Amino acid sequence: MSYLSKVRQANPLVHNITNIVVANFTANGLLALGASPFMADALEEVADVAAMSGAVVLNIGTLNEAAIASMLKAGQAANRQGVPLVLDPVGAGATAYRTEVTAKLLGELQLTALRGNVAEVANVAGERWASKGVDAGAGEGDVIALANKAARKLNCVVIITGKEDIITDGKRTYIASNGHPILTRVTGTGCLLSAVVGAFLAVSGGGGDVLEAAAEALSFYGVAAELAAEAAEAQGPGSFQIEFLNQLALVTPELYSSRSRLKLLES
Ligand code: ATP
Ligand code: TZP
Ligand code: MG
Ligand code: MG
Repeated sequence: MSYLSKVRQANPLVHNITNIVVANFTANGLLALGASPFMADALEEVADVAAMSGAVVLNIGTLNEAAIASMLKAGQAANRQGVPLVLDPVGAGATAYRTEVTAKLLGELQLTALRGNVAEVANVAGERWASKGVDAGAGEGDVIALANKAARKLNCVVIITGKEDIITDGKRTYIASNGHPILTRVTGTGCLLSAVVGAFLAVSGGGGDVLEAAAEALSFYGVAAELAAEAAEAQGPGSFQIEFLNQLALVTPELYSSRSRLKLLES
């Protein structure tokens, strides 16, 4: 059974501590997909919420000290309970504060997966890549090598997104090439993707494979974006955003399989 089918069957609870820009879009995207979002960031409850969830997704998009304390507590609870843990290090490398907070989270928590743009993952890997606020800047370098370096350093799956997405555990590497450039015109499409990865990881237990589940999440997301861009045609980012939510719900496992361009690189 595909991981997409498993998500829709299991309707996993996904605990999000995320930024104020994308909270509503993330919750709606997870609901459309067939997962169950739980946005909770109070220090008093995050350990309980993490422990009852199928995955925990941390996102540093709009940081403050209270959010950091809650992320550490939720992440520790997820690690204790064996709940998959995803980090989206929004803007790591763009300011010293974001870089320091990312390093602290990575020092104290064992991630299952890290998802970011190339500048964010370069920063985590100890490499340099230009950023423009929360967006990746232009740069040159071997992005696959960068992802591998980060995966080996963090001992987790690392996902670098862009025109093509790289998904690696440092040994096996997938390239997902579905998607559409209009995704870059809607805020939160990266953040929602990190939460969608959480939903797929939530159903990767019981004989499943974390890397395969993450790769399918990326490919599925790209297929949904392509279909949404076709349906919204020339109507612009506003219509695309709504149609994208529709497609997250409407893409069947069969349609996904027929459109997916996911490649496992020869090792
Ligand atoms: P950034 O802030 O740099 O835009 P992000 O966190 O928003 O980063 P993206 O890299 O934009 O994350 O990835 C979000 C989604 O958009 C992914 O599914 C990715 O494949 C897709 N995507 C990004 N750029 C393109 C592109 N040029 N063509 C097709 N799909 C893209
Ligand atoms: N500012 C702080 S967080 C955020 C913005 C615009 C959202 C970033 O979302 P994404 O998914 O990285 O585009
Ligand atoms: Mg983007
Ligand atoms: Mg982002």
